Amino acid sequence: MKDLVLINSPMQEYSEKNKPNYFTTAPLGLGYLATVASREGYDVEIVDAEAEKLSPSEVVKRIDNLNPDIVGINIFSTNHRLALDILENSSGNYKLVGGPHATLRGEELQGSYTVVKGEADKIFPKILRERPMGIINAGLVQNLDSLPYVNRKFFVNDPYSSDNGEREASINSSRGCSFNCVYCSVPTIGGRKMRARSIENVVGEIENLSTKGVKSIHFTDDLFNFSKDRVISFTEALSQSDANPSWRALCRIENLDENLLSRMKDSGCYRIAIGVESATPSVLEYIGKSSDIKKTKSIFDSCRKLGVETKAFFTVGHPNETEKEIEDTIDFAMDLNPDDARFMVVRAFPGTRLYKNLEEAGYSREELDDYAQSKIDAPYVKYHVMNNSSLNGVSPEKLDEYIISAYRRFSRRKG
Ligand code: B12
Repeated sequence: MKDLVLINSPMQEYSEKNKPNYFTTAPLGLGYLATVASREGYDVEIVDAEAEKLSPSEVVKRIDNLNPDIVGINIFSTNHRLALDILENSSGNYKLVGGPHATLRGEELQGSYTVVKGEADKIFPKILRERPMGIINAGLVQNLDSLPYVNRKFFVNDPYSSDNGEREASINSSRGCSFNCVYCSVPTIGGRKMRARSIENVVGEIENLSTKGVKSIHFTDDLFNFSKDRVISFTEALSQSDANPSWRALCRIENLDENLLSRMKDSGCYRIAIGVESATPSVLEYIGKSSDIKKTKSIFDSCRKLGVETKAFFTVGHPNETEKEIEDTIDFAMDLNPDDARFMVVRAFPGTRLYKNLEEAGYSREELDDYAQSKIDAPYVKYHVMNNSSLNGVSPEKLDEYIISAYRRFSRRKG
């Protein structure tokens, strides 16, 4: 019998899981909670449905075998029905729900579990001890340096490896995002005031990990380069440290320049991911990006020159976006020629400005909350079914066709 089992809920479509480029990222939030709980003496395990490619019913079986006293699960908007179904069907005397969808929509959840909104790190021991029912608002952790380093032994099988084939660990060096992109729920979840760990604290964790054989770091921060000075301090401290990992992070165009990229590269940065989103100025403005395509192009050129790989994200289907503008974005993606690219139809998640705009434009909550309906025993789980109603008058089928053709063109180019 385990004292506590935390479940990283199944998120991605099963059909994706056996593809060679299937990837996932360690559930750091659960890692923090497991670390805090084990320090209090609880015998903890994380069941990671993503890393272990477990089907929902396999998760339930696993939990039953572990026979936990307390069981908790993280829920995203895209998979919350399935995740809650797993929780309800699993054994456990006290049940907990947390994660983005609990934070955004906790009030609407009703079941035989306690809902924890916000960042549970600090409050977790108290919750485990006192077992409150109903909704708990944990709020945000202000001093991230006060948190322990995540104990990586909880990440089962240590299955996470980087795109460059080295042993990789994820690190979260800050929480929140000072920007406010129309489709993003981070400002609502983590706040717009950046909360950053000190550089000493971050580099300390990297040194710690490197003594355990980790060769590569993946920063899962919502926005790694929110402060140019902080990035510079980080690159300097890392270069002077005993660790010598390669690293990658999500960056924003507006805060990048060639000089900064060069410092990043010198300190081991091998790849950056960037939300380019669109080639259309009015769409970029609607999203809340102040970058323009000229600046974007020059940053991608600098990366190529310096040998920093690029991964670019593009979205289509924005309100009022025309088919011609979608085509321009896809052409621009080919022109930018990043090392890797992701094309997605934009979705209105709860807590985003987009969601609010669409509500104001007359979309019903029923339409907007068209989340996945999957159940435990569904033979095939498809999660990406949100907002099937199109936002720009282009049919969902046509948008899917654009996405498929964008990937086809991109892979032909790379092929
Ligand atoms: C890393 C990351 C991922 C990783 C790993 C996710 C994971 N298992 O942790 C991967 C790459 C797998 C991923 C995938 C996706 N992601 Co993501 N991801 C993130 C990101 C950038 C950071 C998460 C993180 O590590 N945060 C730091 C840790 C410390 O916080 P945390 O995980 O939230 O955990 C804390 C609390 O939530 C709470 N908590 C969490 N779980 C539990 C459980 C219990 C029992 C309790 C009590 C508390 C609790 O306590 C934790 C400690 O403080 C967030 C942005 C964000 N800031 O949340 C987006 C985010 C969570 N992702 C998002 C989205 C949309 C996706 C995708 C749908 C993207 C896509 N288009 O495919 C997919 C999901 C798969 C799917 N198809 O459904 C949205 C979710 C919106 C929503 N309403 O659900 C976010 C908020 C980003 C955004 N721009 O809005 N993601």
